[in-house]
Amino acid sequence: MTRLEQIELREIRLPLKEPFRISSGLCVERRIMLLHLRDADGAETWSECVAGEEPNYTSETIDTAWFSITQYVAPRVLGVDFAHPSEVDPVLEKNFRGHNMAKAAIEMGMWGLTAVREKISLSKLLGGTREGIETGISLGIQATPEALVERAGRAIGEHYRKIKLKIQPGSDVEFVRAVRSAYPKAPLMADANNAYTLADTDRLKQLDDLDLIMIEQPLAFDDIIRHAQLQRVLKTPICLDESITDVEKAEDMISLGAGRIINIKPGRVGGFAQSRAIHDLCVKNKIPVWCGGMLESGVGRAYNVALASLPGFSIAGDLSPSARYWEQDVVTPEWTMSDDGIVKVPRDEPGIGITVDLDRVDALTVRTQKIGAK
Ligand code: OSB
Ligand code: MG
Repeated sequence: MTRLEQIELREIRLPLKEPFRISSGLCVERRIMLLHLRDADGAETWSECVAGEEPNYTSETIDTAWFSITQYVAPRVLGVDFAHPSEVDPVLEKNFRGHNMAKAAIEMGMWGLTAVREKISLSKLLGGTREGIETGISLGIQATPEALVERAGRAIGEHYRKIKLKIQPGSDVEFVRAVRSAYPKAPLMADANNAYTLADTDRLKQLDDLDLIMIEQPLAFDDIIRHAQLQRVLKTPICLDESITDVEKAEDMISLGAGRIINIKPGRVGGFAQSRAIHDLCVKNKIPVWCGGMLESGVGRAYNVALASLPGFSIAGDLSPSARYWEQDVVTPEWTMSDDGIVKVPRDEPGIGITVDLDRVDALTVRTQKIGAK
């Protein structure tokens, strides 16, 4: 039984080591919301809300999520007895539309808190089986094909198992082809973050010759139907990211043939209960899934790594080590990658597997709010 007694929200600012440009926006410094959760017996843990600064990925931002958590999410969960964390999702879904990242921050935190209480790892609590996860890297749009080749070459040298190249019109076929020519065998994929329409079909078909593992979310952020039209004429598997906001959307993708792979980000789908439902559906339908990232701090990464330890996560995740993003992370130990591109899943220690460096978080904090049970 877990009863949440207090939630403390914090906003920290963490500059990225290198600017991250995707078709829908640029991030130089992450504004990150961390949540500290404490239950009635004094057990505590941290979680992270993955919303960014601008509404360019989904409609949520750190500011809308802050409001939503304090006004709508926290009051539904604080002071309520939960026999199991899987009971949190239905409470947050009843007559409460959207705000998935806000919901996920608390829902996942309740899984983390339960893992602390039950003295098992979050991976085991979720039903994870993998000891290590193959690690991918997501490379932002670069100024020139040469710059992208250089950046991808570095990632290949570091033994990442999947190299994702962000694309947009004007920075697509030539860029990807340059990397493919330089590295004929590299495990490459592309992510368009909604930059195209069906009018660009001929352009997208040129990617078919470049031996990509998949192309992620080429069309609109909420589209399924047109992706199905596109998949019919593309050889490269389409992977949906933005469009998959719950298990029903995953069902739609499968039944309409709108994609062959799903990128599961727990924040995007409202937390772990939905993530597990999507995972289970995909396993049943032989659809590979992988864990995406939202440039999380080491706190959010702990949740992603635990999720990616589920058996259906058969493709390398966007779970790069702390040092790929930050001069210094906010957790100990920092997340690392072995020299063969694997991130180790914390399976033996209880809870989320890392400790938050409170002095560092204090130093980075620009705003806080505490909400208690009535
Ligand atoms: O589309 O996967 C995406 C980051 C912010 C918003 C959208 C996306 C991404 C990434 C980052 O690709 C992956 C990572 O966290 O390493
Ligand atoms: Mg994506």
